[in-house]
Amino acid sequence: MRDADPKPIRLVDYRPPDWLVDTVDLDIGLHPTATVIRARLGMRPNPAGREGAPIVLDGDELVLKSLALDGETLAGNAYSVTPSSLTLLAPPQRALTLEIETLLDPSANTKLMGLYRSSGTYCTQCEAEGFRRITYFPDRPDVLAVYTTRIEAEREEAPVLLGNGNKVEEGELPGTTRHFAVWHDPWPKPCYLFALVGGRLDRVGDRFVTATGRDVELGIYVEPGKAARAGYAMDALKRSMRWDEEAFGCEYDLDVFNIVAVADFNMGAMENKGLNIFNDKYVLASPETATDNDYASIEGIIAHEYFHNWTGNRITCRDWFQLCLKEGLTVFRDQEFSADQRSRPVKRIIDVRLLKAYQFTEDAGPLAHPVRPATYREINNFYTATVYEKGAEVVRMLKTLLGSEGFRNGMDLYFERHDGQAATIEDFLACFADATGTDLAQFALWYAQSGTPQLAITGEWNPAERSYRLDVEQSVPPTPGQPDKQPMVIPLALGLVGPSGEDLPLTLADGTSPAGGVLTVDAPRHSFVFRDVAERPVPSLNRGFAAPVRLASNLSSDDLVFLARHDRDPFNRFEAVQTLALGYLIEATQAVRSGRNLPEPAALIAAMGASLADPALDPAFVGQVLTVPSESDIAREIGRDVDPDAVYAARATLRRAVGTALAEPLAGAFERFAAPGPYSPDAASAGRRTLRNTCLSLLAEAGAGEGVARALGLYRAADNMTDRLQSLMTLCHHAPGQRAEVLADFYERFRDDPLVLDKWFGIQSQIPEPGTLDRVRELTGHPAFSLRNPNRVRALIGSFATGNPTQFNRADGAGYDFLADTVLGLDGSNPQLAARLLGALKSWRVLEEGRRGKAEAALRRIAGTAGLSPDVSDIVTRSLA
Ligand code: B3K
Ligand code: ZN
Repeated sequence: MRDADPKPIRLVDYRPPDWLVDTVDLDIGLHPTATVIRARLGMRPNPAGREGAPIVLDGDELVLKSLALDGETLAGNAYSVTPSSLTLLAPPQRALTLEIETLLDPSANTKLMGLYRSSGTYCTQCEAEGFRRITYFPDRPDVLAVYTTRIEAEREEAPVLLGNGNKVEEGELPGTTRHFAVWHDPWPKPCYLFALVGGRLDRVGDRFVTATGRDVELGIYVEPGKAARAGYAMDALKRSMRWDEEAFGCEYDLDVFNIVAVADFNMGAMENKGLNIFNDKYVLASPETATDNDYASIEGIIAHEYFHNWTGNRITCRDWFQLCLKEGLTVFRDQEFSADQRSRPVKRIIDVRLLKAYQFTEDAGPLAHPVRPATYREINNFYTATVYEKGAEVVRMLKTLLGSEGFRNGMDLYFERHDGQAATIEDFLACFADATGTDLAQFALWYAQSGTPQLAITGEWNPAERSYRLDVEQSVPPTPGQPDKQPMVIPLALGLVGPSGEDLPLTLADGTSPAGGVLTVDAPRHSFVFRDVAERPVPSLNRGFAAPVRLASNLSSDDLVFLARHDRDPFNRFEAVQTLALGYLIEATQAVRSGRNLPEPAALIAAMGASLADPALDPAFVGQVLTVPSESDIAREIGRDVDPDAVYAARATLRRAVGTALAEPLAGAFERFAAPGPYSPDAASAGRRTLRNTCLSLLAEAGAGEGVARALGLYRAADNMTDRLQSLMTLCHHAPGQRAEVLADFYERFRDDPLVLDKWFGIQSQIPEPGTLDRVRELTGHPAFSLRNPNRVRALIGSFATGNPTQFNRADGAGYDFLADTVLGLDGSNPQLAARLLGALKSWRVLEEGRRGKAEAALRRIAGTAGLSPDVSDIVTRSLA
């Protein structure tokens, strides 16, 4: 057992390892309950470590069977051992070989960290600290070794044996039912990138020839019978490999690249060297079972894990504080890949929606932390939207500030200078500083200061002077542990849109023009004056959402309507409508609470109607424009004393008003964008479906345009999961009379398909009506429900807690109690999953008093429970602090 209340680990305490490991030779005898691991570690004292230091190896729930040094069994007084550490008190201070034998029970491993079994398949997950659950080892990312892995298993049980690197040997064990394979990975790596798989799996194979002619054998391994669903993932993999060569000059470096899909996985996927292991949700797709969003996620995650081969694997992290070095950068890379494969503006809109929904919320609550945290108690709780998504935004800002060429030069230098190393954020920034001659000291605050910066901008046209002045003020709100903040470097991308809709030239008072239309805001206050502005422009601010900030400006609703129609920056056309909608929704929420009449959303409806009527616009884009901010978006913007019922009522009223006022064009678009042929997951076809389904949902909400009848028709005739699921959702929300029938139909069609059943569970947990909590409770007793499968838990309970604001936040607190019970029930078997679920309560302080008290009581009940895991203990403590 690990200590539930470990001392915080601090970045400032980093010390290089005392001992290095150059080679790791593993001999693994797979057995369902008694797997034997023999590890031979070639070690030597680290010249940069402390002289004469003992060898201290990490373990986690390990059972030591034997220990030898240079071939000699060690006497009991030469070492001390517990399940969580192995110490050689006075080792000879020279190169030596340590042989360690441990015994594991993979079938009993419900934490899904280390070596475990998923539907009978042996697999591993070692990031962040899972390798120590396999053998005693210096489990830290700055110990890089060359691994050779021999895996032995029953041929019947595990005909497929996979490891990192290239396969160098395989064979039978004569006279037995066992066989083996030996894998060698020539690239030194930290132990968190170790992986092995053994099982009965089907394979989809392909080849890829790299830019310099290396012939790579590609394999995707899936549960028997599911190979036909791995084709899209394979296609995405090949496109990723080509793109990384073209966009970043990164070429693959082994003869084999394998991906294995497993059903039980704590997160999305894992970038183990040459052997990525995936949650099968992000590999398996067919038109009948996967939605357009599923296809897009598969493409993005396949790319993400592949891109880690350079950003993460060839160059890894010195310590876990540097997690964003690989994650933020790799998210940025996968976002750019998807933008190039699909519609760049729509991709940016979707990414910013997610950023605001998850990261802005995190940054505004008790779990806020810097992109590079300075301290942690449980590293698994720091795989967050801040490290990933804000981390990606910081890289994007670097590119905006340095320009494409400067950015690419910095990346090239990073690959050249740090290949084969465990690096830091300082190393990374130094490459950009050196490649471009830019001082990035102040920019580095983006890694150290938490909280979402705010920009307050006032623009004023001076007709007499023919000038336009922008007064810009920045501030960063206080966050846990950081009461006072310093000013940040914020790239302010902007345009001045003239009355005819054209961008006016941007000439500052001194005659210069900001490069690329980007002003640098680095002081608390600035005044920028543009000259030669003959007509009153409307400023288009933070174009492309170049900076991840909150923006308040003096733009009027007429200005926003104008931008929605004319801005040449598509992101800001979209954002103008969202800003109008949020303004309306905040006012409407207040009106609901005080029993006043709701305001008229005329300007907003006109702006939406204009988008819908504009044939030049991409349907996917129009679909985004018509998607009004979510209940959580509204709650986040209100920021305090939130009543989720009032938010819901305001939003439903707006959607009804839109559906009623635009009934005709919405119904027209629904007809016009019907698919011309069979299903294809490409971005253009997906965009048409997004638009149609958005139209349908607005019509159904308004009871207009035969919305419900059309949804029923679409459900019955659907040849793909996107239409079937969207129409099912619309019917579940707006046609209670039809609900039971369509849900039963859906269940019967897909009862044997776990990934689709997850959707069935998820849809029911998100119905915004008072019976839902009881329904969710009842569904936990459904034969198909299991707390052992993370996807299922997230589908039913996760989506209830994060996707059903009115019912999770029931005024009687029953939603919070249910979550607390589930978290406590799960904590013993899968603490990582339990801690994730608990994250749903992170915004409890913004709730109105009654709910706030109930949420706090649920958190206190968890905090007061004995024997919590470090994972849950950390989240609950910080949530209450
Ligand atoms: N690096 C993994 C995440 C590991 C999570 C460990 N708790 C997947 C990824 O970000 O690519
Ligand atoms: Zn990653």
